[in-house]
Amino acid sequence: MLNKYLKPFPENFLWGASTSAYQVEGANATDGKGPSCQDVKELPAGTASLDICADHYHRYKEDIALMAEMGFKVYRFSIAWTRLLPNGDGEVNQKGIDHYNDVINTCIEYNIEPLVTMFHFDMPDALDQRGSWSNPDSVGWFVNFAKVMFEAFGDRVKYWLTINEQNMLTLVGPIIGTLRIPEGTTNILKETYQQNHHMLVAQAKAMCLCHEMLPNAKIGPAPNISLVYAASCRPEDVLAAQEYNAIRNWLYLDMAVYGVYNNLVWTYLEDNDATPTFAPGDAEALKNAHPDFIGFNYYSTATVQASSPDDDLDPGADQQTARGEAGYYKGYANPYLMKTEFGWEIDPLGFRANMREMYSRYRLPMIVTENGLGAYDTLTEDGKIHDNYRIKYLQEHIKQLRLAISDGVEMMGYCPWSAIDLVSTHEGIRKRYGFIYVDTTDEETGSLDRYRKDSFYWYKKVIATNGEDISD
Ligand code: BGP
Repeated sequence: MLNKYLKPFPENFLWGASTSAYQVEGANATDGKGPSCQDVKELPAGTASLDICADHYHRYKEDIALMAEMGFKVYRFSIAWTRLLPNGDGEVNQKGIDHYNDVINTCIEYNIEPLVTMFHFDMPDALDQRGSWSNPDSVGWFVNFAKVMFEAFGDRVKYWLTINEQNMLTLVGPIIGTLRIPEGTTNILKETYQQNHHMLVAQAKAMCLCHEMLPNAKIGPAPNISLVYAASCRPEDVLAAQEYNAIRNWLYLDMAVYGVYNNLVWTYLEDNDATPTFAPGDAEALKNAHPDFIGFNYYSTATVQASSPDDDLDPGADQQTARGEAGYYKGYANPYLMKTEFGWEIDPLGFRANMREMYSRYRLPMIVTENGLGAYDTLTEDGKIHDNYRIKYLQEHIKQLRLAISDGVEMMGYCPWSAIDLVSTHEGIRKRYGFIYVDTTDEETGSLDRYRKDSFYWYKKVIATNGEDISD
């Protein structure tokens, strides 16, 4: 596309950034909070615990003031289920409600729109003990949690996200510390997709409930979408890319938007004797739910080639490192892309391709709920962080975002990961993403003082010019 006429960012474009409760808050046993699966998981060696993180629980006022200084229009954060309901259901913990009321009110004081993720990788441990998402009751647990949030915060929160990266919970749950497989399970794939089904139904019911209780609110899913490229124009590779696209991406959005299982995924599940059981009413619940927008996280594309059933594939994948399933697809290192220091491919043009593809499939407004560069940062003696590599990454992506808007894609906002340094899913706090540096380490030493990175000042200018000036 020549894009002779570059369109501007929409007038009320939501510039901001994201965090999640368990990665940023710390204080994980404070004020009545119950343990979540993250608090009881075995930590990857050498990574910070989740007891302190960035101590955002105690310092959110200072942090939101810094976000306001950058000019944020939106702050995407998640609500820890176990702060509101320490046991997952049952009694409500007023201190948890009070805390998020304060967070939301602080955002509003600064004219920052709160964008609330309802569930970000932190299943209550008490519910894990009762079977987690394998238990059909999990649908009701989640809907009850949603109701508590809508009642408490629905007068001020207009934008809701249901489940962060349900596709990653399903595909790489063990690495994120979330998947619970009941003892004695023989078909792990079937069990995983049954849990996935419960999450899909829970999401659908929560979206309906939101529309019923809060007619002016908007709600949508937040999967991690990586458009899948074929490693070559060999037709077998193209078919493999379609299969991985369906398994990784479209399953989640076809269900959220159209209320049906993607046919390629259903066939793959049939092949593996892994189709989920529908409870009475599930099909209708899935059909009745309609998101108002799509939130999505984008870090990179994926590339695959065809795989034969006897392929021996490396199982050690995370969210963005290409994986494989023998007989379906096999990850392939894209020779045209550079990688981050943590091995994730960098593909700004793929970001545009991703947005074009999603919009042509679903025709809903979209907001980027994560995008960013995990890197080692250095705090200089005079209190500076020269993260020009992060600026470069974000510049390239914002450029493609504007091109996608010029292509006619309806974009509502951009919330990179992350507003402030926080603990990564499995690689500690040394893998930093924030605009705001937090003085702490994986050994949990440091003052926890905040410092403005170079990217902080740069992003402030980007927001002030509504994306017109992205130069450094
Ligand atoms: C997404 C998650 C986030 C986040 C981010 C970066 O998958 O939604 O919680 O952490 O990726 O990933 P990581 O922390 O593994 O670097």
